[in-house]
Amino acid sequence: MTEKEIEIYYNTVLDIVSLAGKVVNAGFSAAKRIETKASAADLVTEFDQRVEEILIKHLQEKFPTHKFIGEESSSAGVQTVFGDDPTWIIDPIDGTTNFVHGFPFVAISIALAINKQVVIGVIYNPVLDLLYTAIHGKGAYRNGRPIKSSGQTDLALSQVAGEYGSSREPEVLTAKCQNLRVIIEKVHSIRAIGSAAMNLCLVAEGSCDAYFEYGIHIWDYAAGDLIAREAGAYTCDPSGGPLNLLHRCILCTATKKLAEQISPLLTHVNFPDD
Ligand code: LIP
Repeated sequence: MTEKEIEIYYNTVLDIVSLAGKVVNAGFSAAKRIETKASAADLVTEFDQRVEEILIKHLQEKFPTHKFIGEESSSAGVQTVFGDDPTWIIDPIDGTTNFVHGFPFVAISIALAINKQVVIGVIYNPVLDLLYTAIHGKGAYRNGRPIKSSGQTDLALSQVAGEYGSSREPEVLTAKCQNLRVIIEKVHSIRAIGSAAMNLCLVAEGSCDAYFEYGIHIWDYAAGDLIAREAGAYTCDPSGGPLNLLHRCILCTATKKLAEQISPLLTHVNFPDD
């Protein structure tokens, strides 16, 4: 893939995301039909579905040979196939529960992977008008300005993002509460804003020093992983091994040193791969 081609993909996706952002914004304050998916706390609205359709339709028109992985297509039964072909990985509204409750941390998250490596990451929060972008090897940006992770190496001085997620399985909740309980003793603070994509952007821009979560999906963290790494942050599997986009978990830290302090404290939770 040439730099020129990547640039074309990037400029195209930015135009399409801006269009989709208008639909998210209109839906944010509108009445919506709310349904549940895997659990009573796993929500979806007609806007999630509509935004995903818009994104896929426009990208498909421009790049007919490209493949797609989308949250709502997957919920509708489309198999997740993560191969070597150029693949757009789409979460139309990351933070759907926030969207339902009018809590402004919602984002369209789109990654383009080629040979299973993410080369473009775009996360757009149209409510707060925050656009985070990265192209592999070219740094990370917020509304066009370069961003950098905090460089924090000391857990005791850290602000950490962690989430409860939407599973209500007792063992999962026990492990997640235990993890937050163990971490809070050792840090300045914990934040839970309800969007994996936004959490990764917070680490990328340095307002959180770390974020970890189990049970998320490839569309929640593919774009944010690239944006965070391009901003100088470190990402890995919470167990300490290399990050796997299909393993449904991530530990993202300002520095590797911080990951080495957090990983041994965590009770690891296994979810079936995407
Ligand atoms: C959400 C994630 C969030 C997690 C929620 C949910 P969705 O994604 O971004 O981090 O805690 O349970 O998975 O479903 O709003 O796209």
